[in-house]
Amino acid sequence: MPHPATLKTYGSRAELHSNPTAKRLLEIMQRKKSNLCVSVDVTTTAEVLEIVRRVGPSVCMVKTHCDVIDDFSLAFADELVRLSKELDFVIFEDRKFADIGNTVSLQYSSGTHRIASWSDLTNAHPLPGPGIISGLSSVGVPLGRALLLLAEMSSKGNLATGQYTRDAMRMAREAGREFVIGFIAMRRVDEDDAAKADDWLIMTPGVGLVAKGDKLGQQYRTPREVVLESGCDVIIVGRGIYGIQGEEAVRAEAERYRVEGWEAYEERLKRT
Ligand code: S5P
Repeated sequence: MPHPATLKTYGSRAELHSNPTAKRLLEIMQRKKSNLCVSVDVTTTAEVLEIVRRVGPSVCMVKTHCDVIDDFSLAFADELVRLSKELDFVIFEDRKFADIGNTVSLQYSSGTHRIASWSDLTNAHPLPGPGIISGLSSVGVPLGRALLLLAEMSSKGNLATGQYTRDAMRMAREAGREFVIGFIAMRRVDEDDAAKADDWLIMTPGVGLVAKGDKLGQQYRTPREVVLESGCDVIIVGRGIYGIQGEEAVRAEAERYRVEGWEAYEERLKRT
């Protein structure tokens, strides 16, 4: 039996969310025919913006690691926000918060990066317990932001498996869907009956059409395996797109992943 979320269109699922970022993301996905998020893991603001301008038309979301950018500034963040409106995508700062509620609320709102001021979506490890959601939501909810919990990871030997994954799901359900909108996971982790009653978004890294992995434990699957076979909603692609040589080639590769991801989604909608 396919999971119910995998039989619905992204556009119709927008109505099942009250969180403004979740709604906007699903509407963008439908409008741009894209379930592709590009992860822009490069180390200068000029390179980030260059890649975003190239891949922007093909994506529903751009993912950043602001702490790897040498010359990060709030002016850069302003430009990213401007591009997100012009090219119609959601900004996801992949911060992977992992501390007590009070600390993460400061890390989210303050410091050099002021993540909550420019990033629509961020993520957190459930490891510290529900206080991490409360701490982040106190900052994010008034701004209309959203959170994903890391229920699973793509890297070899990671500890987010079995009971940990089930507990992440339970923690999200208990927190409610005002702020937590889904998970980083490798498959539909919202598979029990209580979870299926709600609409959760599953976003999945470790996606590549060529490489099977890297030397540091990353593991890749194709868009088809991720979207059609595992029922995930968003494919997250980093080096497979921005690592291609040549500016035109980066644009073309993003488009290739968009088409692969979208065809897998259209095929899964046809199942009954
Ligand atoms: O389990 C995970 C979770 C994340 S968010 N595995 C991951 O690879 N990621 C992130 O996805 C990782 O931090 C990186 O930014 C991106 C994958 O990049 P790629 O170059 O391997 O596609």
